[in-house]
Amino acid sequence: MPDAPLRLIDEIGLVARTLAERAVRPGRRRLRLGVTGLARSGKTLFITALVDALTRGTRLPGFAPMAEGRMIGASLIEQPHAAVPRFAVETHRNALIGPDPHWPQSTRGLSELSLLIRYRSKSFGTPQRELEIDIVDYPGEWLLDLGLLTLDFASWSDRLRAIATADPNPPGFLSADPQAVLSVEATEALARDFTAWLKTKKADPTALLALTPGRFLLPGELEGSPALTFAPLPAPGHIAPRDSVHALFAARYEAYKRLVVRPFFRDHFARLDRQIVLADPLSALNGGAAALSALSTALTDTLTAFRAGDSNPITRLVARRIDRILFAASKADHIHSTSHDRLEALLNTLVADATRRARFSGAATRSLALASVRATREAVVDTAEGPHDVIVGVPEQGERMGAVLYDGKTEIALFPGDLPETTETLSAAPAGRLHFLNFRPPLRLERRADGTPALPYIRLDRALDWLIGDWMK
Ligand SMILES: Nc1nc2c(ncn2[C@@H]2O[C@H](COP(=O)(O)OP(=O)(O)OP(=O)(O)O)[C@@H](O)[C@H]2O)c(=O)[nH]1
Ligand SMILES: [Mg+2]
Repeated sequence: MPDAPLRLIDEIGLVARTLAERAVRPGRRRLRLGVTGLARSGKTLFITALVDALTRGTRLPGFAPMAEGRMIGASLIEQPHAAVPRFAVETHRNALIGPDPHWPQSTRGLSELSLLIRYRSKSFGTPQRELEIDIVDYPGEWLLDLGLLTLDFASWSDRLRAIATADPNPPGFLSADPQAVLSVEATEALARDFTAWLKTKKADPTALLALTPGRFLLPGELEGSPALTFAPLPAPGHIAPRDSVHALFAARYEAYKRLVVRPFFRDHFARLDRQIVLADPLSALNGGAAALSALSTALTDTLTAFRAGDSNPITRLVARRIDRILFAASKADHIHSTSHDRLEALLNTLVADATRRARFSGAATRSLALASVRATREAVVDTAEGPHDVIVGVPEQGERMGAVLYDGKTEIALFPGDLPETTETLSAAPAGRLHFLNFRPPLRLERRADGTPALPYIRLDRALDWLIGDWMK
């Protein structure tokens, strides 16, 4: 029997907390922005760029409150959870603008941040108003776990075993006997074998759905606990004895959901108002059609857990729902702006099912190609066939194009290849036909009026406008 994402007791708790917050903070509105995306999709950079732009007054012409001169300022304020580390925005920003610009590290744990925006309302004579925005950041590896909320041990095992069986070197855990009664050491060996196999799948863009449970890849303080010590098993045929490995692992799988996944979802995702779903279709495209389709399935699977829907004032009072979702293709600076429409079309195909579902439940959706931090600029190169639109930037050290290996210092002009014009040609995309390079962060930054460096972006202003602009009318 599939589970509901949350138990009744959690639901009641959410209603109570929503009502309590309303009572405590009259006047100030609070918007929970969910930044969603798989590993390396660009969550940390999006949050860093958003906070940097709003707190330091970057020019954001596509963000109506700023374009209309109503934005007064923004600053960090006390976050909601006292036990969660604060999002290290200064560290991430310093990585980008320091003497040796580099991207922030991949996220290894949960962090959060609250931003208070002061603005003037459009209505005549109103005093200044305040909008609080709460955001959490987390490792993308944990996101796929949300799909487990509606999956029992047998279905999860079937899914994982199907992927493992297709492996050219089938892992040892596939031959485990579900009826066996195993020693503690033997169950640990099985789990170790499974975890080792999971780690090999991290590099395989066609096996995204295999990457659960997420904490097996990034365990944090739960490393070695029973809730993180199990492996997928075949169905036992008839009812497994109580001391069989199947009964043990099924119980641990449920414990993992109860102790790890459900609290993560309940505390950080169940009460979102707005959501941005970041995806990196270009990296997937490097892996061909199979990788694209894996990304699409993984996104659809994960987004099912979120509560999207019509937010009429009455339902909103008792249970928040996401009423707007922005699907964003990150890293749009990896291609020339003449291809941005095609990148958005590609994104639309990837999230078609998720979009349909969100719209059906009453949420509005939009898609956008953006770059939180623009690492390249555009130029025209004259060639024998005429002028060519190119992007110019410094590829990361170790990036490769054919036989050329980049050293992380040399600036190059690159024609990354045209994105396929139609989605049909896309689905036939062979692996390796297109190749998108990763670039270093921008090495030269423009200065704001106050002399501080401003991070360049593509359409971050429009993303912000769609996500929060209407709350600042
Ligand atoms: N050029 C460019 N690269 C980007 C941009 N956003 C992200 N990237 C690249 O993508 C990588 C991952 O971005 P992050 O923001 O760390 O991704 P994440 O979703 O937080 O990843 P996890 O923490 O691993 O879940 C970065 O190290 C950059 O190489 C962007 O706007 N432009
Ligand atoms: Mg991150």
